[in-house]
Amino acid sequence: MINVIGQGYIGLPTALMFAKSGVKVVGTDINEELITSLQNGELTFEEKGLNELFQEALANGIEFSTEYQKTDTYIIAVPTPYMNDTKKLDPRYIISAINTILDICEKGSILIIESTVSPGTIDKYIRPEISKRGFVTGRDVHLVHAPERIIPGNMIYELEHNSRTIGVDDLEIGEKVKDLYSVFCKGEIIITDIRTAEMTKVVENTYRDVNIAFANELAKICRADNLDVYEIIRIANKHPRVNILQPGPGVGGHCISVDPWFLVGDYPDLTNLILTARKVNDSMPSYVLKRIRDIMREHKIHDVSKVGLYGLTYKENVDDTRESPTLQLLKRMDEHLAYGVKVFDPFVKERIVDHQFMNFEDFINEIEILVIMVAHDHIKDNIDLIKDKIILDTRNICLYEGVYKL
Ligand code: SAJ
Repeated sequence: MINVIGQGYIGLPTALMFAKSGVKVVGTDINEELITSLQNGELTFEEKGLNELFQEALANGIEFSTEYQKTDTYIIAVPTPYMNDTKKLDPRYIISAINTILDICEKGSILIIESTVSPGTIDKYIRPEISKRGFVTGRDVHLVHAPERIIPGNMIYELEHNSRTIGVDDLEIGEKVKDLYSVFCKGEIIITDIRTAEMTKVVENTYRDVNIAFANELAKICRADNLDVYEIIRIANKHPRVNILQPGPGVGGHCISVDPWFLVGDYPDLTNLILTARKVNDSMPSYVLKRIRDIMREHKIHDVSKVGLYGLTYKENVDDTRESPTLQLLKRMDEHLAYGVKVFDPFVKERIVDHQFMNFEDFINEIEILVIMVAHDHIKDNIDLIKDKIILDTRNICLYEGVYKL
């Protein structure tokens, strides 16, 4: 039986995938409301294919509990935030999970940490916790770091098809964990050491953040010379060794906008490029605000309540608003006393900001300038309803004339 600790964006799909594959699973979380929802057969977030997977897992007897379960294999998928001041990882949730497991686990148990951690975290924070309890890693408990790589919006497919990294102290344990993930993972499963696995995961997300920053800086350059940045990227990417990403209104989510800070926090003297890329990406909401002001001035619209922001989530077709560029833009607008802008997002079912509409048509009827911040399929399916608006399209989904871009 596997006890999956943490039933959030990663722990839940992982628990469901094991259960669907016939493994006995108990999903555990400290959030009683979340566990009750799951026990009642209700999902706590939207994700393509998640409901079907949930039904299959329930049919195979998956259980949910607020209590950790005594077993020999634990998967830890709890939050790993960073501290705002030092940008260093805040290990409290992982340490708490490890200690609760050490209270009950059997000798020889395997502790698999899936949460993304900064390089060196397991040596610095986890091993000492185990030693403090008189346990010997490699004998009493086995430590594994198996970071996930699944992308919100396509999680289920990627859980099955992405390659996986398994960081271990002991190759025999590596083979055992590789067999475990092989019950559903069709991708290559690479066994390496724990510190390499920690660094690889953070490097993958940092690579993406740096490349998004390059695209965002390109957008600014092209705007200055009135060039079409999307056409330039499209043609440049025809080169066999060029793969420029897409500019956007900022980088949100709990991964790409967070993981680079682990490297900046741990290697402050060696991460100029990574830090600069973070600054470029974090500058985009202010850049969008300037574009909005320019457009208002050009159309002699002075009332900011005539402006509507479409999209509150951090990216398309997910309901996650963590680190969302729109929330960052709203903060900038408040700083500039630009109150009253209207907001709508079809994926956000409760009001989280002022002037947030819950009905698309009501939202559209109240505004003259529409700022597309998120490329949900919903807006693509409703393009005809917005054609009479002044549009700032930060996601390049309106492919007709007369639309403002970044
Ligand atoms: N974005 C752009 N331009 C792009 C691509 C993305 O502006 O060309 C923006 C998105 O709008 C979003 C942010 O970047 O605001 C991040 O979105 P994302 O889709 O790039 O990544 P995440 O955060 O949803 O998931 C990432 C993935 N990592 C990589 O692609 C290297 C995923 O595989 C990881 O599992 C996940 O982080 C994680 O949990 O670490």
